[in-house]
Amino acid sequence: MTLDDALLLRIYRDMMLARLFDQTMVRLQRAGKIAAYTSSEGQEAISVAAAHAARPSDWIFPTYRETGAFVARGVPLEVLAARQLARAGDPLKGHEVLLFGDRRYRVVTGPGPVGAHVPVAVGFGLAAKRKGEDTVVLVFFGDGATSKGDLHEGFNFAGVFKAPAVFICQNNQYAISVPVSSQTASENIAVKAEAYGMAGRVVDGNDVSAVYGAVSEAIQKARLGEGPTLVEAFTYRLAAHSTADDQTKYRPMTEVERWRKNDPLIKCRNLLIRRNIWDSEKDQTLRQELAHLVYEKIEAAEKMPPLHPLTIFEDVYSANMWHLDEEKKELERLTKP
Ligand SMILES: Cc1ncc(C[n+]2csc(CCOP(=O)(O)OP(=O)(O)O)c2C)c(N)n1
Ligand SMILES: [Mg+2]
Repeated sequence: MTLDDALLLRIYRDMMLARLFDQTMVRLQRAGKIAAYTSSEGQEAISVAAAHAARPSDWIFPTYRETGAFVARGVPLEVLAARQLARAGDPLKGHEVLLFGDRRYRVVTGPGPVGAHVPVAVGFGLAAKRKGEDTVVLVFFGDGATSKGDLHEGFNFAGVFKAPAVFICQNNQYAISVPVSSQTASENIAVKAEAYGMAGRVVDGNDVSAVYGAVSEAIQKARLGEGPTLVEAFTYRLAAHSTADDQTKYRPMTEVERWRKNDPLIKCRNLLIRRNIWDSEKDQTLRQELAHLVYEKIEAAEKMPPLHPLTIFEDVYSANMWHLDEEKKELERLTKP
């Protein structure tokens, strides 16, 4: 599918912004300012192009590896940063909640347990369908999630009831240290779709046009009531699994360097250059502009008051239970200045 120049430029900008945000978050973690971070470096084409293929009214269910989807949806970076920095601007007040979805952006927060969001997203899509809405849900997950039971329950349900869902597997070839060859004996991930009566296809996850084309087609099908599709976006995680991971323990750095040559950001930039709408000067200007934006937003988040540890007791139960009251009292005592 040919992306028009304006959209391709927008996708490139969002990918670069996601990259700069992720890289800065990793640095902040190294500086001891945030606890841990999962970078999406090398995988930005997938979440950004897929989010742009959807309508703003469609809902996105990401994991921790889809910074690009938040950026593409225009979620303010200071909110994303406040969440990492445990500042008062975090709408979730530090909670890890699956279903927090701001209606303005329609992208929910990722789940802690791998794959847990898949059946939830399917149910969400089916509920919208029953209400007569034409909403489609985009559901992201990794290759590792395909070994989770809840994912298969979600797939089965989606197939039987023709959920308006597009499943996007970011096959980055690793689930922390587990290579995809130890994850499945299937020929690939996409082939699993057949067992659920779904269409499945593999695309180059580092090619924005390929991702955009496959996801657009799947969205159109879902919107017409023709059921779900599994899109396997084949890619590579250029960063470690998280800031708590030592990737040298399980993969050769020469492999990482080889994949750096296939960096989706560079591929997208080369596409813009080939179209004669981009050059190194424009690239430099954009990079500086976005780097400045990232710093500005992080600075704004850092100026917010820190979340008080006691907020962890808020917004969980309508009435606290006795043991939570006891825990709260103890934390009150421990956190008294
Ligand atoms: C149910 C469950 N088991 C294990 C973990 C620990 N864990 C967090 S991320 C991860 C790897 C997931 O790999 P994949 O689905 O391929 O996603 P990727 O990190 O590669 O994007 C694991 C095992 C978890 N969060 N939840
Ligand atoms: Mg993976």
